Amino acid sequence: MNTSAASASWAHEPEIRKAVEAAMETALELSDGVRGTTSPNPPVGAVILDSRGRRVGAGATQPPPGPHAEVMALREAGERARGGIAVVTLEPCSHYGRTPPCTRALLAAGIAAVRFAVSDPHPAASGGAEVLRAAGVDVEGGLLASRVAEGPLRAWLHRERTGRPHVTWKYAASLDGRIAAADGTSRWISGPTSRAEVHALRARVDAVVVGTGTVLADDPWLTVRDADGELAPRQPLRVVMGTRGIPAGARVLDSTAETVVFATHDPGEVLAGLAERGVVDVLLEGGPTVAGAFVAAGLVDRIVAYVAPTLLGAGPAALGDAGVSTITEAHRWRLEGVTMSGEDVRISAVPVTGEGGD
Ligand code: AOF
Ligand code: ZN
Repeated sequence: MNTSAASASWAHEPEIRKAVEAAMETALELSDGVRGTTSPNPPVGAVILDSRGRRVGAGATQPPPGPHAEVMALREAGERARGGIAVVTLEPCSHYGRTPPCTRALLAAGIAAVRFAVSDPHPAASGGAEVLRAAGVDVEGGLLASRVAEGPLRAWLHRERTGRPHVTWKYAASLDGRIAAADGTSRWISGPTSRAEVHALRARVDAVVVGTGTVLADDPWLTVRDADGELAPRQPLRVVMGTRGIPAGARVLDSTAETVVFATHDPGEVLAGLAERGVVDVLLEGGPTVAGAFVAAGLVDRIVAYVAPTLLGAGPAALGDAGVSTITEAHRWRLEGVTMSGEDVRISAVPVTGEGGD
């Protein structure tokens, strides 16, 4: 992959390769840790190793217009970066945006080799690998690429590719697929572990979406709290969509976090409005009507379902009309992971892509 004459051959030795792999694991964790704080920018992690493979700096993307990950890691490394390796989850940028190019910062610091996971698809920022190679840096991409692309960079890559935010539809249901009992009561179907996980999911996204029906039925607060009920310092944008009026006293309209109301049933319109606001990662929290509209429009990119060992026998199903009238029209999904969540089962699924998929 490296075409530079001045390749740093030492950087290919087994010991150093091992250190680079461990550093990329750390960079992945760092990028995961800043999810939800960097939009519209990607959450990137970076680690600097010296020429002996010792870690001398680490950092992650700061909220815009703050520095990119490489700059944070280089700051910590200082002079120790000279002749070392930068390990980054995304190809270093080569453009002047809100900040100067990371390629410049890496060259100024005297970095000899760069290892990154995923290429930057952004038209202006991409090309960093070539810029660095041309300057004699030993560059390789692709390390842990699929884990980074399916993990912390998934939503941002999706937004770059499609122009719209990534949507995770989350619901909690009984074993027979219902989200409330016949009288509308739903506290609690899922257990405390699952409920805590939902707060962790909310903390990592830019926006949480519900329909006006859910606001009227449940009066949700849609905030991120810890186990003691303490509010997290950063709250996602709260989004209500639909044409039914909601009371001025609804909890979602209080001043704890910002809220936008879209008076429409059209998921595409809502996502376009959110994209304009810089939203990259969306958590769709229901209810059945809104979820049905998103599924019917092919605008759900991941499902996270908490299924409790509880039977209700009556009451609303998790998904309303999604445009399926016969079995051949069923929306088919691929299971990504099935784990226990306390007493519940957590199922994550992604759309079936390619031949025969939707
Ligand atoms: C990196 N490291 O940590 C991030 C990068 O407007 P700007 O200047 O903040 O640039 C945003 C673009 O830079 C963004 O679209 C993406 O292509 C890249 N993000 N690049 O080298 C980072 N967050
Ligand atoms: Zn950059």
